[in-house]
Amino acid sequence: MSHRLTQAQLDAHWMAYTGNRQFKKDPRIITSAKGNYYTDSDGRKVFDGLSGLWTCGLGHSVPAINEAVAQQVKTLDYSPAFQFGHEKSFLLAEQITEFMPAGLNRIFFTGSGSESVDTALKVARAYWRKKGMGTKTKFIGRAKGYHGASVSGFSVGGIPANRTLYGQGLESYHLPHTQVPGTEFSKGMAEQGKERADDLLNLIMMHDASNIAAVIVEPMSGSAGVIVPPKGYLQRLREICDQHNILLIFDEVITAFGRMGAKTGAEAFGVTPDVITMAKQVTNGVIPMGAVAFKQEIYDTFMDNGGPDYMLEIPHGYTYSAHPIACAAGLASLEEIKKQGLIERVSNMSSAWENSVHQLKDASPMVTDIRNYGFAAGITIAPLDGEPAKRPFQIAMAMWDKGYYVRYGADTIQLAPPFTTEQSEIDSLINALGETIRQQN
Ligand code: PXG
Ligand code: PLP
Repeated sequence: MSHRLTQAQLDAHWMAYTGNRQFKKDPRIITSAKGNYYTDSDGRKVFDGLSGLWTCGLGHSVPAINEAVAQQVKTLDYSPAFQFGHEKSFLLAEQITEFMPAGLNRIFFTGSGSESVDTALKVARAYWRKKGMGTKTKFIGRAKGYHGASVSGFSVGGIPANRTLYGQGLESYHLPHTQVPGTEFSKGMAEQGKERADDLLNLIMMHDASNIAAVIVEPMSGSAGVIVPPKGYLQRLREICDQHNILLIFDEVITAFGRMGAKTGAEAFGVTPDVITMAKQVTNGVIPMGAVAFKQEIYDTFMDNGGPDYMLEIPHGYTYSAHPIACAAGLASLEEIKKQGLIERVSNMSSAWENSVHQLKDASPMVTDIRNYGFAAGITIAPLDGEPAKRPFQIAMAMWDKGYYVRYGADTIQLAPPFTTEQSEIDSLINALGETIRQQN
């Protein structure tokens, strides 16, 4: 490993969601990126099998985005987020609404997915209070859900490892996940599992709708290993939320802007929520940014009950809300997605992707499930006794050595190649992964 970092430098950085001790013994240092590939500190080319962290669907170092960012730094590097504006945030808000389902046309800007989730949950509580229903404060998430690293995010999240250390969070309850026995190796949406949405009725019976502000789910769970909604499941959640006056939030931090071969997960699965959280792909990962799309009635509720017009309608926001450089990157990214026809490309190639990833079933009996949608796939690896997370870690490290970056988490390997990926790149990724899984013991 030819990086120049000293042990003291390595130790100074407490890395995010990383096995720090293992990493600092064997650092994996990335030095540059172009197109669908990274270069590491040994000068090796590594295929980006997760588009960064589900961020870089356009690939890396996209000239139009680079140019937009460079121009913006020179023109307006920062502008105060509160009480003053700059043009690009309004242009980007309008651009984003073009990607959102009809009616979700009011955009609040944040700095990340976690802040987007925080924003959606705070607005949900405040909305009911503005409507005179201040007891509606509890949240419903789902087992295996990931909604970011903030206190609210871990509260509604359903990945046990992300919750257990942190004690009391917001009052939240959880739907069961939708990985129903018998649906292993389903291609796309499974036929069974819809009935798990009816568990929402049990939670409503237990807590009463008068105490529940919102249900938050990822239309497709990403972090937990690509859990695709069963046919009819999201429709049923929508129905129950409507019947009981509960807001439905789709957390689309991973699924918005093309990953599903559609503008959003809402479009892909044909269900419109009241609120959509997004981040990552909105700037192609180049500058941190998140956003939340609200249906207009939510926005209007705040405007119509905001008191005198010099007063804030909601005391909420971030220093980096609508950061001008992020807005410039966002405008360029969304323009490139449209110009290059990348949503159509993912949609057209997704059945070839599906066929390729499902070939891994024959790689080894260790592969116990494969799930896919759009340009995403999750592969479940049978755990070693008492060490459920070890095999995926070993597989990901071996893949890195072979020149492929893939994500591992719990008992799964996750794949999400750039929207620009060629079939030959898919073939070599899947071949390398099959070979690597076979080499495990
Ligand atoms: N909601 C969802 C659905 C996410 O996927 C967040 C919120 C939080 O976003 P920020 O920007 O605060 O990290 C996410 C982020 C993985 C992985 O390996 C997924 C995420 C982040 C890092 C790794 O699946 N998702
Ligand atoms: N902590 C302190 C002391 C602050 O002054 C601020 C913002 O002004 C924050 C936290 C929040 O930071 P941000 O707006 O970047 O989320």
